[in-house]
Amino acid sequence: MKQAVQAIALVLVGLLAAPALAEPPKDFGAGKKAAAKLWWDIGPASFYCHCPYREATAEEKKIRRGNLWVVGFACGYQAQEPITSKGKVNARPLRIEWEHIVPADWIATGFNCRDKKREECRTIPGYDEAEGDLFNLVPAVGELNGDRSNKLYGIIAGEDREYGACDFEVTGSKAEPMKSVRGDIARVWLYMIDQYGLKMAPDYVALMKQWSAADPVGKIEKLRHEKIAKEMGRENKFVTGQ
Ligand SMILES: [Ca+2]
Ligand SMILES: [Ca+2]
Repeated sequence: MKQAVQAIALVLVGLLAAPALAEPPKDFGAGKKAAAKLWWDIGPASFYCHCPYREATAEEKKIRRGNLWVVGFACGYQAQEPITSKGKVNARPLRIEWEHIVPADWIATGFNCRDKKREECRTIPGYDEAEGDLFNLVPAVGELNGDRSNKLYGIIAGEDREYGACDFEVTGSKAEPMKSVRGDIARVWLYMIDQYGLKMAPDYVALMKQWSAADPVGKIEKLRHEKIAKEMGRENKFVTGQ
C-alpha cells in the first residue's frame, strides 16, 4: 500500500514538474488572441516603427473600434489619412491591428488556394495553423497594415516618409520597412517557407537571405523569439541558428 502511494506521489510530482506542452494557435482568431496577450510581455510597441500602444479608454473606444490605442506622438507617427473620405475620424492610424508578415494571400498561394474563397482554404490541413502562426503575427498601426495589404517587401527609391518619422514606404507593389527590422522580417519569411512549404520566387528568397545577413539577430529579436517559441512549442531555426 505504502509503495502504491509512493508510486502515485511520484507520478503526480512528475506531472507537476513537466512543462506544459505549448501548442500553436489553431487558427488566425486564436492567434490574434494569443498574440495580444503575449505582446504585453514582449513589449507593447508596434513592430514596424516602435510606436507604443496601450489599452484604449472608454472615451477612446467611442472615437473608433479597437481595444489597443496607438500613442502616435511618442514615435512621431503621422497619419496619412487622419480623416476618412466620409469626413469621419479614421480609426486605423489610432489603433493596433495584427499584421501578417507573410500575408494571408501568400499563405493561400502556398496552399494552392489563392483564387479560391478563404473559407475553402481553411478546409486544407495546415492552412489555419499557418494563418495563426505567432512568429508571423506582429502588432502594426492599422493604417500601415491596410496600406501594406498583401504587398511583398522590397527596396523603394527615395525616402518619402509619408507617415511622419515612421520609416515605412509603400508603393503600388511594394512595402519598404526600416533597416533594423528587415532581418527580423526575413527570418520570419524564411521560417514560413520552410515550415509550410510556401513557394516564393528565387529572387525574393535571395532578397530575404540578403536582409537576414545584413541585419543579424539582435537582443530584442532574441528575447521576442524566446517568448513566442515558448508559446508555439517550437523554434524558428533561422533565429536560433540551429
Ligand atoms: Ca525607408
Ligand atoms: Ca533587426
